[in-house]
Amino acid sequence: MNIDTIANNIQRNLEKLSIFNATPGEGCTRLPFTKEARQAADYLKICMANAGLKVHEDQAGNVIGVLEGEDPEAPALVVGSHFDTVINGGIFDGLAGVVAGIEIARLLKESGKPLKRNFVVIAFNDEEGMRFGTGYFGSKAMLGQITIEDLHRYKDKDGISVYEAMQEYGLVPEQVLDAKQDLSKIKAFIELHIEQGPVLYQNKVDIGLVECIVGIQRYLITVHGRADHAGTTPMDMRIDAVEAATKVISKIPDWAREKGDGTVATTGFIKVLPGGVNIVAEQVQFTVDIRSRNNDNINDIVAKIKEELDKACKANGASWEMDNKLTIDPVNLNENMLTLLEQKCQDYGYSYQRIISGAGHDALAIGQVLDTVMVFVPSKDGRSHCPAEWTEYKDIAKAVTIIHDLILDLQ
Ligand code: HGY
Ligand code: MN
Ligand code: MN
Repeated sequence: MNIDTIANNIQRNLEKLSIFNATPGEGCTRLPFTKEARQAADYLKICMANAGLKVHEDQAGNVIGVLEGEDPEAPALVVGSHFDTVINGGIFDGLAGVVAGIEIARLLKESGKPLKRNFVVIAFNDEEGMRFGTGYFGSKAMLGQITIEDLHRYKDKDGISVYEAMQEYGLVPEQVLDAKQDLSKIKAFIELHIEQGPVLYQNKVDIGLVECIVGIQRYLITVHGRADHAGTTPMDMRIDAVEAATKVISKIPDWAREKGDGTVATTGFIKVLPGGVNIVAEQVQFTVDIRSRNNDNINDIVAKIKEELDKACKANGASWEMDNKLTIDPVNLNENMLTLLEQKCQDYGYSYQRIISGAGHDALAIGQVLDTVMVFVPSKDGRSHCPAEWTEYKDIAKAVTIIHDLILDLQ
């Protein structure tokens, strides 16, 4: 396998896909069920077909390509990642794993070596949860974990539900239930992904072999106060939603620091209503994203948040509600495949190390129920979820070669 050819193919496809972007010049934004998502999905179908895959789009908007093996009854090997992005993100997060899967299919096809098992490449829809605050939509649909009620419940910042967005995208929402796959027909799932953190880049290591992916809980918290005149309302007569909310928000980072164990907690979104310079805030909405490889840490921080919300609201008459948008357990990945991949890194002379993933991925959802492994490649300066996100195409090509060989081993 020629590393330069693989790297050039990956670069060409990622650069082409990067133009399907709602914020050109300000990073990459490709939210689910949008024009940009449609453009990327259609381009991926062409790439998959050119690589010799049989392509279809499932009822959740996942794009699926199959390289048929000699025994279609044998459980398949699946490689994939997501094709949506965060807002103003990078061009590698997700799509690097999809384009790598297509490249592996091309190599398998060109080698002419007979495959016993189907080799499947999946571009998952809406892994990030950026538009609806959730996450892992496409992979959870494949697992049969999405309900019609979910489609109506989750809405974007403009109040559009997943259900309505799916209709606009040309899908029939009720059919999302048909996206569920027979998991007995899948032997293993492998996801190549950029590390999105600093470890591999700082250690100058080529390959990260992910042992564990942290658990995540996400909430949208709403604090209800009362709009009043900022000048005439005495301080002891106010029901100031910002005062109550900020007492809680300011404590969350230290609660995570106290936990250690790689625990992190983030408030990435805050909205104040009505939002006037001279109006006491009537409402504050904010998100929390809490992660740890130990669920007890997450649950403990959630309990502290509820306690503090009670205290802060009792002090000034405000009230609060807390909407759970995502709860997913930590997952340990497949030791057998990790060991095989270590051997391949040695065979090729790639440096490698085992690593924990602080980022969730489709592998986090799929790894709960199927044999799963992740292969990380270095992120320059550890940056991701921002326009500065960068990974060397050659590093992705190295990961392609070891996953390609693993696919042959697992026949
Ligand atoms: O948020 C994450 O961990 C991932 O990028 N979806
Ligand atoms: Mn991401
Ligand atoms: Mn990702």
